[in-house]
Amino acid sequence: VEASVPEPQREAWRKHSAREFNTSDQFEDAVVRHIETTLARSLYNVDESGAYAGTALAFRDRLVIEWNRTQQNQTSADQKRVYYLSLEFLMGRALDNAMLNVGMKDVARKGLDELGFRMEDIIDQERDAALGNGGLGRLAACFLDSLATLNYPAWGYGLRYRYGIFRQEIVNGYQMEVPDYWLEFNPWEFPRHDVTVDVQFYGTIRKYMDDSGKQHTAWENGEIVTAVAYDAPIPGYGTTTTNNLRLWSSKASHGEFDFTKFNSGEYEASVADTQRAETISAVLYPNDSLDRGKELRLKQQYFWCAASLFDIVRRFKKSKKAWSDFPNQVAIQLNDTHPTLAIPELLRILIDIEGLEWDEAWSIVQKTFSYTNHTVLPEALEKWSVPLVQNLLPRHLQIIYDINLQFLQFVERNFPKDRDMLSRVSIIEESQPKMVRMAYLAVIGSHKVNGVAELHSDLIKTTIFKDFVKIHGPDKFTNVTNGITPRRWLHQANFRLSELIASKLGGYDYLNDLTLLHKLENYVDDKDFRKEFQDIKYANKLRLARYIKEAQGITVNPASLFDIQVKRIHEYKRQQLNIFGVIHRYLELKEMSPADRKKAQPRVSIFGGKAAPGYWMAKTIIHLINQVSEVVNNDKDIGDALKVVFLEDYNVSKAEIIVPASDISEHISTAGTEASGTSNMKFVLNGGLIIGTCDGANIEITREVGEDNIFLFGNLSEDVEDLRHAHYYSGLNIDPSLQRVFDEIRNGMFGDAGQFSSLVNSITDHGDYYLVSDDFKSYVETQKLIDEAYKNQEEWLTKTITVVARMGFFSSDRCIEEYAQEIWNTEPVVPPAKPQNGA
Ligand code: GL7
Repeated sequence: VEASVPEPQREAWRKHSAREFNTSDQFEDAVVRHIETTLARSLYNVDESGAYAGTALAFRDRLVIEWNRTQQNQTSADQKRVYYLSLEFLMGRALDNAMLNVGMKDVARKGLDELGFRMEDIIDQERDAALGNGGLGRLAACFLDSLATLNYPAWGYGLRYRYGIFRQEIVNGYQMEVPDYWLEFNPWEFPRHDVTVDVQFYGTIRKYMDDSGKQHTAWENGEIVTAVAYDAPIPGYGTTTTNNLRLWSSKASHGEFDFTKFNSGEYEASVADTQRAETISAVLYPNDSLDRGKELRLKQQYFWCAASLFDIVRRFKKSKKAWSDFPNQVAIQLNDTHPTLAIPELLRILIDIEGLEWDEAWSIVQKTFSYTNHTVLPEALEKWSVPLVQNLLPRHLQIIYDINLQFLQFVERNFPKDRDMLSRVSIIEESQPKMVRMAYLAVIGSHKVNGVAELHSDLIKTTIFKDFVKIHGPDKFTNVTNGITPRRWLHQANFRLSELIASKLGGYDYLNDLTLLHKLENYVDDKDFRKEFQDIKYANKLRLARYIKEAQGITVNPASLFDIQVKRIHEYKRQQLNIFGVIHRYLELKEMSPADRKKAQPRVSIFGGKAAPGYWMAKTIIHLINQVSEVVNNDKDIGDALKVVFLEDYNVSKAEIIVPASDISEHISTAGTEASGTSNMKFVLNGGLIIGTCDGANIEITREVGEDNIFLFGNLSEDVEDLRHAHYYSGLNIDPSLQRVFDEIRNGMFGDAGQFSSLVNSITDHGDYYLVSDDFKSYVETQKLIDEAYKNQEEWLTKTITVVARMGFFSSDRCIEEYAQEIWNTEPVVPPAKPQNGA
């Protein structure tokens, strides 16, 4: 039963309803009130963290008011909602974004100043919400921003991890992982202790017949864990629409602990049960593009899918509509295969609980779900062992077998001549043990499947899903090239540039329509504009240089060329190619006369990124970078000609400092391996150029900015197979310059060579799977071209302005519109004009 205030009392409610601050005076009232009452502190014990808390709570009040209005308005609009299911939401900080979207940043700046604080220092107090690994999680965060900005009724569903991605510390050149307990103070979440779902694991299946003779299946006697909802408001930019991100937290179903056990003296057992339940949402798995098949991970996935589906179905049932209307009210996007269990779960709800027939239930499921693939790397494709699923989710395994049976019968009818087809496309891989192929289940259960950049979407059709294109037809497969939110990645991260752009484009409309950037091309020759553009880049480099000094103790000259590669450390992303190139440069510099060295283009090579804790090769790469940094930075001969920096603990808030400061950024994956990349877009949008391979979104960036404005190198994806084959049968072709690099590493130039032998040997002795040897020469040559190009600062500046003007395509707003039209078939709900305060 919904509690609602009776009509006669509503007037009183309206009169007293929460007021929003509008002036800096009112803002200060709110901050001080929160510090004094919510935090129980005073002007005698308030530091910057207290001022952050007060500011965040003041803005939160405003957000909550809009959030409530939005939810009411969307419910009465009775339109289809989008549910974005993602195990990762890499949100970063919320305060700056809240200030921007609420539109009160100047008011807050003035208020804080009057209270004795600097806005930038206050923003800096916030800890990142780091519930993600990398691109996939950050994409989900950009999508939430765009969904709200475009007024789509949309909810994110995820897990509320107690520990986000670990904090990285570098100790003696090695990565150490430190837990990220980020919840100490999180004003942005609202625990909903009244919104809970009981989720079952293990248990048994019972078939029975009802009075009318109908067959039923019951799943029972399992272990129950309770999901508690924690909600966070997601404000849109330039609109009052404030959507919801709902994250589930796990707890023991009987509350704190089991009193029967407690009273009978089994105190420890009772606590252990509680802890076991809480473990489910305790920690984010820190693997980027790798499937480890751990039972706890499967538990996380089911726990989150079951809670979310229950919630979605509960909301739908309130509308009292017929089940056939479900797909008109609900679109569920599966962010990778992680939420694929939602497919058998919805079938289970519809058939076992709601009593629908299979065919009707299946048709609803297919119309409701769509699936985004984010990688073709075989080690990332999820498979779960059948015995594991059988034990944990016995009813779901039956349903998966039923889906498979129907599907294979269909295939058999349509492709009677292709006998191998059945085993190739079966959801169940006939291995020892048998495995459930989650990607196949996701494809079969969805009406649309998309890749995240053109090349990637083509590749999935010709490789991993080739047979499914034949079976379902090509229309099921589509492309939605990734994008980024210009609010965070331009306006927030690079305010001066945003301001300059706005001054030329007549305001900030471009933040809602990034294609307007093209008008900047009119200013490419404008002297004052050029000067200001260049000054801004320099100021951003200076800011990064200061940060490098403070964080890493390394002095770098901001006039040098800043060359940046920041992303998860992975062999396919080829940080090893980059560091080998740096070593090559160092060796060349060493051989030069001092006079020639002076003439060389000074460069700072900046790296950042985390390695998965169990990924030894990635950790070795980090170690090598740090050792090279140690040697090069302390070599008196070299001076400013080359500096090497490894920035500790790369994350979203650090990216906001790093991205605007690049001259060149590196996106140099082996062709065909990086599905899209999204930081490539962020760097270019901030006036940095790219050195990159013909991979992922680099290709579309090239199409947009023009071949002259990007530095491409290396082999093409269509040649990768042959090259690998050639390595195997005829050996490698190692360029002397690369051989020289290997020799110096093996001779101990960067410390005990033994530590790096696995890395060097992976190339020289173990097939060089990622084609480092094939691409090294063209990489180094392209870096030379960059040195030359950078010397002509005027031409360089023209290029950097031009590329910014041509980045309009890469807004995540454009992607969301494509998803809405091509995949979700959904319309925005425009919020009504804002009522007056108290009205
Ligand atoms: C990724 C891709 O590797 C990356 O190229 C892409 O930009 C991102 C978002 O679509 O998804 N796939 C993946 O498994 N991870 C990614 O970052 C972890």
